[in-house]
Amino acid sequence: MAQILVIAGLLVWPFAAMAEETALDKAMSKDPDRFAGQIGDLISGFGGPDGLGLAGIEEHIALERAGARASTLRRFLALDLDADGTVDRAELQVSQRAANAEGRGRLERQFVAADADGNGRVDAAELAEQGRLAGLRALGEDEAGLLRGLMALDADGNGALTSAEVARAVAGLEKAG
Ligand SMILES: [Ca+2]
Ligand SMILES: [Ca+2]
Repeated sequence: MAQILVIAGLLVWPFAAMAEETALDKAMSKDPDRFAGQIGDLISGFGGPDGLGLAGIEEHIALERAGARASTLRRFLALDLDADGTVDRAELQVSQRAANAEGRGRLERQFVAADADGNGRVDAAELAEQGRLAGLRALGEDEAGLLRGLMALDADGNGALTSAEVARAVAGLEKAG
């Protein structure tokens, strides 16, 4: 999973200034062997017998986001002392008292950021929104678009990307460059 996260970093950097296909070329040409290896991991982790389809890419995106969402929800739910699904300021203060100065500041920032309507309670909807945002921070829309764009390398157009197709795309790029 760590390697897949690295792909994300590798893929994301050129995206902002470029169209999607060019961003993919850039990601490939930056370090072709590494690119092929990382997409290979994605193919073996999320592909079927024929290779990696769009559904597998969506699963990868969803799994990364779910992991980040779960971490954030867990952090908030650990403050919910009476288990009613909302965190109020009295509950927050119990955890703040038990934390060090840095932790107190962090808890305060997180609570204030999550309490969108500012009523002093983080309710279930506000909690869910924090989870959604954490998922997007872990794997943003730009990166998701680039991952979906990997299907452009599906040379025979059968809806499944294989390591051989990735290798040929990388080799073709090296030849062209
Ligand atoms: Ca509560
Ligand atoms: Ca609130």
